[in-house]
Amino acid sequence: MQMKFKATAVAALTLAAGASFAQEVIKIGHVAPMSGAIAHLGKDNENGARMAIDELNAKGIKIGGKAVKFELLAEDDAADPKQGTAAAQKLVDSKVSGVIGHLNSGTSIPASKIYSDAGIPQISPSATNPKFTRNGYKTTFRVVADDVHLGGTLGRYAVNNVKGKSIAVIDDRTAYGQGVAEEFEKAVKAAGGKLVGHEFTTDKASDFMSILTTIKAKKPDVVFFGGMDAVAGPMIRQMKSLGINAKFMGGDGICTAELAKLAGDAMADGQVICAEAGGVEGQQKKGMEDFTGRYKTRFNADVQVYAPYVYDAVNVMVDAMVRAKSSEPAKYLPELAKTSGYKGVTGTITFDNKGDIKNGALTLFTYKAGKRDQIAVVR
Ligand code: ABU
Repeated sequence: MQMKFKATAVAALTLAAGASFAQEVIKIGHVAPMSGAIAHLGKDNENGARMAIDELNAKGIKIGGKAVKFELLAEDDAADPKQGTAAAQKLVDSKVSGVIGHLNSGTSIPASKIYSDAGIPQISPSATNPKFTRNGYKTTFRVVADDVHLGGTLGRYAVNNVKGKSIAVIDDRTAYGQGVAEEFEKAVKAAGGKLVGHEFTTDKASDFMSILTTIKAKKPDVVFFGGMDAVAGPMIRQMKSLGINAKFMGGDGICTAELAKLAGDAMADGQVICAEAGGVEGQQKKGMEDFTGRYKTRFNADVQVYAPYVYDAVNVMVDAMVRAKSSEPAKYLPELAKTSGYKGVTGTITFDNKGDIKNGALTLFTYKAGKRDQIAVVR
């Protein structure tokens, strides 16, 4: 009898202990191209998410007084809109609490409707097309500046600083490439600059000899490209082989560590000018430097461009869960929308009423000796 009582008591104690130590697992989705021409950028974004999740788990976060564990559900959308919506639906079906992504505007925009319909918060760390946050969805956020800011700043810079007299434009017809090129052109015109041509390619193309020959005849001193680094690299090589000695400008899609490798020795020092859709100044630089150091140690690679923004996006989402004392999307979404003055490694994050970052910065870069070289942080 006494033995039976002892066994029951031990079982009850074990259950009680198990219950008090049981951790709620909170699933956070991440989507980026892990295959295709810009898989290196998808990997960079995913690395940023993994760093954030691992550091949060190591810290031991409590939500509503309960210890929680975060799990990353990473999906590949191959930068393809159809695959992007399939990945979004898969994450919704897996009951994620929130999603960081997607990397591209062309995938983030259609996916945003799926997350909105499911009531799941989505923060893109890199999609810059303005339409992303202009569909009226309460679940949509981004932690970088948009293409109005990017293309506008680069257009003014081409005319006022680079002193471009004849400016040609190429875009890859994606939501991002087309959008940033249009904003660039508007700003060039407004600054009194002269546009001499606009040619088109795709995000999968590798032969630009025909459009570059057309552009060469117009004798541009600046060529702006709306698209990603995987296309820009070979384009710079082919410009050199055709003897086009123009400055090459582009937005954040080309402003990567990888561009120097993709363009190889065809890229002269100072020839390329691009802008990342964020940036830090003054005392905030230390946080970014710490992050890039930790990233290098962990992945034995340099940050491409947006890993720190992904890292901040995960932390902003979790910060909202902690304040809401819940990881339930409906409960923490209002807190996420109220995010104000969050100090991240990419600077201070406050969302406006569309879910865009307030007072977002841009950082202009060129390349010297194959490395990105900062020109200026502008707002
Ligand atoms: N912002 C450049 C790369 C991602 C995108 O907007 O498509």
